Amino acid sequence: MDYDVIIVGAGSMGMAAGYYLAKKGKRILLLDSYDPPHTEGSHHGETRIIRHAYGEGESYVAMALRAQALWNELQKLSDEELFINTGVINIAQPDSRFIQNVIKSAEKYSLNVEQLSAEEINQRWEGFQVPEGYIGCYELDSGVLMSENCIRAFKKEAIKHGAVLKAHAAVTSISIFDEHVQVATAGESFTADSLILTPGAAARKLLPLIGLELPLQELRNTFSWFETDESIYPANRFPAFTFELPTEMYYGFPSINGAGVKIGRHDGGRPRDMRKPPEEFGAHPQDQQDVSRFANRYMSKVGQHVSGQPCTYTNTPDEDFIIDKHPDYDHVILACGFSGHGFKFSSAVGEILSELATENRQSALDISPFTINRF
Ligand code: PYC
Repeated sequence: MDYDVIIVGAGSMGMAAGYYLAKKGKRILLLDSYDPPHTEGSHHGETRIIRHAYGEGESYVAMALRAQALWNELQKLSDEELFINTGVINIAQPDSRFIQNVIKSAEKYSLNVEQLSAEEINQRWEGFQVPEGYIGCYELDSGVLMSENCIRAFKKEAIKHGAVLKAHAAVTSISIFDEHVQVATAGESFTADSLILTPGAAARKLLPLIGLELPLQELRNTFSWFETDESIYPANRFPAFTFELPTEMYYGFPSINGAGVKIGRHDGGRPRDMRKPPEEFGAHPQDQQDVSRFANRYMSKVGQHVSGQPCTYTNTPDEDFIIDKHPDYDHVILACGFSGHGFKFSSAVGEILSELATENRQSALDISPFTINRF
């Protein structure tokens, strides 16, 4: 065999898996159509939130905590800033399922979370204007991941441990045999004992190569930066946040390294035609209007809209992830459908994939909520 494991898709999840496997001494080939970090997937735009008390469900908390521990370990190996402990506040009406899940997670896992009224939030951070009746759960130990730096760190460490990365190497075919796999690009072909497929937004294109079809939907979302008074929104005094309104969900970041406040809309999104590049920011008036309306009403001390970027979510019908072995082949492993909330977990998902691809093919963390056969 040429390699122990071939990883198709070297974005956040795949690159992390490459690192954990290479660190175990496995012979690893990483293939990617681009050269990560890049702007074609779901890791660009500098920052991502990491939160532990989890609005999408308690079943994510153990993975969030493991991810945080692994980011902290990676931080020690990197000269670049990977994690900033800004804290994260989740703001919503008290009957929101999301905020109730945050509260339940905090209780069950004894997380360092303070519950605040709207008045207390507005008093503590003059940058928020939270309407009466809303509440906030402020988590002190979480914060912001510098997403592009994180991928660079995994890439550097994976290569240092001997992983081979072939960038601009789009996969054209995959053959699965009982005991091994063969993967071809336009000019080359490789064999390995196991395959990990971490295709990101290319999932629907690549899944037929392993005989699967899953109900995934690629969505174009956007995020924006605003002019910012650094005395009101600095990263050392203003938290990252999620802010749920009755029919909309926003998220955002303090001004990090003078970049200005960043705000995005999480719900909705426009179906993307994956045969074309994503439409530029501003192609639709809502790109700017939604976040500007949110900022004017709830964070009125941010200044003018400065710029924005599109990004791609790959959503499952229930917005829970897919992390599983192929239904017919234990040596083929799939992770996709991260539904716009996956980046924070990529360190832990990389570790899980590294466990599924090696000897006993079991992960230490429970991945039963993320099975393929739930669809
Ligand atoms: O998971 O916190 C999150 C998030 C923010 C924006 C998109 N996902």
